Amino acid sequence: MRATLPFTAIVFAALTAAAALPAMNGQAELGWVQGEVAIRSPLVAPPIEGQPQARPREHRRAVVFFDTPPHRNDGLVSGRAEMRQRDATFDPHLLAITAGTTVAFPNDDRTYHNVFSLSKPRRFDLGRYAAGRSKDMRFERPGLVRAFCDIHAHMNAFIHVFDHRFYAATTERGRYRIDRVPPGTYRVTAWYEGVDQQTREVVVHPGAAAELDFVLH
Ligand SMILES: [Cu+2]
Repeated sequence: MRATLPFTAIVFAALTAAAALPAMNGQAELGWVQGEVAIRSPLVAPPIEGQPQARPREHRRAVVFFDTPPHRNDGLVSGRAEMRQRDATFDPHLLAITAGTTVAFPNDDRTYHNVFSLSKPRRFDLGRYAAGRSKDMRFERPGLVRAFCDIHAHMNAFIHVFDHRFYAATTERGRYRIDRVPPGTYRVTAWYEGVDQQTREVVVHPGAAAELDFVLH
């Protein structure tokens, strides 16, 4: 008995130390979510490998985001973003930003433009302004903001504002990646203008990529 007691104590101490290790590291090892969003709608023909895109304006991006992010405050970066007015279009046509981000709207054309929105998260009207000028707008509340120009009726844009960092806009090839995700099971949604959004479940493992593709119609 005399020998077993210290031995038990040593094993117990070792187990306790091992159990405490992840907590001492601050957080478990993170994974990430990546994949492709394919658009099957008349608005956009998916880019064909090796062929120049006839109308670059149709390179429109999708947004992928967590429905229930693991946390909302950690790692939030609200800086500056830009949406230019060029050839009477907003460029990029879609922005995905963190709440608190200020967006500049420079006018690159030779004509006047205006930027306004009637969307609930951010109603605003920057007025009409001349070529070479730029105006700022800060987006505080999460949600989807549609922007327009009151001079050119066809000009429109989308600004997605998130109060967490678990989102990404797709590249021109439709790829996306959401980094630094704590292991767990999540519901993730892909959004694209004019079509039904789609929600899928994904399981994220430590230190690994979780592949998650979407096809939107
Ligand atoms: Cu305009």
